[in-house]
Amino acid sequence: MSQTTSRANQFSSGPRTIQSAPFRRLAWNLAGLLVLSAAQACFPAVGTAPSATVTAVAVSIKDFAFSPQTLTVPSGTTVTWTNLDDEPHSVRGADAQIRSDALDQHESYSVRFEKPGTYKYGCSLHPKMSGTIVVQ
Ligand SMILES: [Cu+2]
Repeated sequence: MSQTTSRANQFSSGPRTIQSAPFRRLAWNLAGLLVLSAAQACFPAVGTAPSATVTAVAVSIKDFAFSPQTLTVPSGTTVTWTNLDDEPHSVRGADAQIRSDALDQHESYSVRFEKPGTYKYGCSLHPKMSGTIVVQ
């Protein structure tokens, strides 16, 4: 009995609480918005990720050219070349780690670059083709 009464009293004698409730809800909504925008700033959508988190990058071989011709990547990045021409191409660097066989159309070749440096490469079948991977 007395408990019921005191509860009723809390509700009826608390106009301050009732008035402040909408404000508190607004404050919580604002806090939620802040948390959301902070989360978006920390975890940007895929495609806008900072380059430091990129671990795989593609180079296409098309029209007898590597594209992009010069590619700068952080160390630890795996670069994958894919031949889009119907002519075979290879990926050959002075550095022994870059040494593909002839790639037919739609075939790929990957190298993971750990050591910073400038890696020049070309196509053993077409000496005019050249590319550079800069590992930072
Ligand atoms: Cu070629």
